Amino acid sequence: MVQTKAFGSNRRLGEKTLAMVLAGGRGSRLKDLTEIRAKPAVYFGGKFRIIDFALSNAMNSGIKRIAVATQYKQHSLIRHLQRGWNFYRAERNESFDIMPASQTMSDDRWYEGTADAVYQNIPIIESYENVEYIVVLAGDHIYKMDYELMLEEHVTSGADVTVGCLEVSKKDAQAFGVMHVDENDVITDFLEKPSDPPTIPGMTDVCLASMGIYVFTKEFLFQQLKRDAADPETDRDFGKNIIPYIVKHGKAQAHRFTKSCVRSAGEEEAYWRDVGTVDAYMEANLDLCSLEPALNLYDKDWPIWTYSELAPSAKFIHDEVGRRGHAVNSLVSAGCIVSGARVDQSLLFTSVNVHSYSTLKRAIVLPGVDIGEVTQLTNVVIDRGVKIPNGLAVGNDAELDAKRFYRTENGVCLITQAMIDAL
Ligand code: ADQ
Ligand code: ADP
Repeated sequence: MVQTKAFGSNRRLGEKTLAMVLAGGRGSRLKDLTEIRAKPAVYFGGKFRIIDFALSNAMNSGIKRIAVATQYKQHSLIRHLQRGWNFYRAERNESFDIMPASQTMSDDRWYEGTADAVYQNIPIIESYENVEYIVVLAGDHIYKMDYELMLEEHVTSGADVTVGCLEVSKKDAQAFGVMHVDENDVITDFLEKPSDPPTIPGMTDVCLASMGIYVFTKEFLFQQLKRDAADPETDRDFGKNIIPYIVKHGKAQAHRFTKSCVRSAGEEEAYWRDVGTVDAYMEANLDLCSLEPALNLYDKDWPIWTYSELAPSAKFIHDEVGRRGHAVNSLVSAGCIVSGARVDQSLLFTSVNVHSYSTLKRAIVLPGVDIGEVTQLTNVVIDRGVKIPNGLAVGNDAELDAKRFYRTENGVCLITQAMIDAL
């Protein structure tokens, strides 16, 4: 299905909306990839960071004001946001603000739960002109979604909150807020990360899960945040406290992702990924190398914006003994040089060098990596800037790999410089 939306039409709701992007979480299941950077700052898809998807969705939905709450290991994230997202202009009634924990109204504490990350910024948000609605977003998912359709549904239904939701398996649902809805998709019950998730009535394995995306009017949200903050028992969290309270005492509407996901030619499914584990991260990146990726990054109607380092074009060369350097079924970013090496089903991020007699298969190679000669790397994720020594072989000996690197259940090895130094 090709969903087309005329830019510039019915832009009123986006213009009255603030997108509050929560980007403070670590994402610890990504292991060493989030050792020095928050999950939203993790590199994805050749030239992006994970947070670029939520931010681009907000921009493409016509939202003029964006704020990003940061906390855990925020340096890489803040630098990326400053470099890539500084084109919002006050003259056009736009703003892009970074809201680091500890620099808000009470300097002495960090954000507690996700609701606290908004609560502590109420004075800043109050200072914005023309904000009637707030869309709360997570900065750590890969998907394309038109938030304006969700805003429209929120206004039409007259709900106190509208919660983005999608269907997931019962096993996966344990990691989500899980809901029951009535025939009008009004949420009748909401359980945060239940150990035994209730399924959709009549289905044995499918649950309706919250995407952690919420639309409120500004006034109602502030009122709820203040009420919640006065409760001594609260975790100050949307999923644990704010949403269940509104479900019980007000009207919470479910908005199905399928209604507002943006699909372009060739895309069959409503694509949304959490990429919360190294295996999920690997699969989502490799998806992009397939013949018809489930996520189309080449859609000019829904561009994904980012900052990426200025670098010359990728180069593929015969080495001095005439060995051909080539890449197939792969994404190769600017600044890469593949010299006398074979790259297959892989993603090379910006400025990666691959030297002679090396073979890469199913390799996700982050920016600035240098891969020495005569290496054989299969099923690997290589962290930014790692120097892979000549002759290294990964992917042939599970036991040895597990001793040297972080090896997942699916046999993917995550390689960092510290692990290489320890060889
Ligand atoms: P979780 O996935 O567990 O549940 P949570 O840890 O609450 O998500 O983080 C949500 C977002 O807020 C993430 O983008 C994270 O980076 C950010 N974040 C976390 N703590 C923060 C803090 N203190 N300050 C700033 N940002 C912070 C939530 C909901 C579930 C829902 C899932 C969907 O609670 O109901 O199903 O998201 O992924
Ligand atoms: P980028 O430099 O493009 O932001 P990264 O996401 O790899 O790329 O982030 C590296 C940043 O992390 C560096 O700017 C560095 O200042 C910071 N850094 C490096 N080591 C650590 C560490 N042990 N703890 C916290 N931050 C670190």
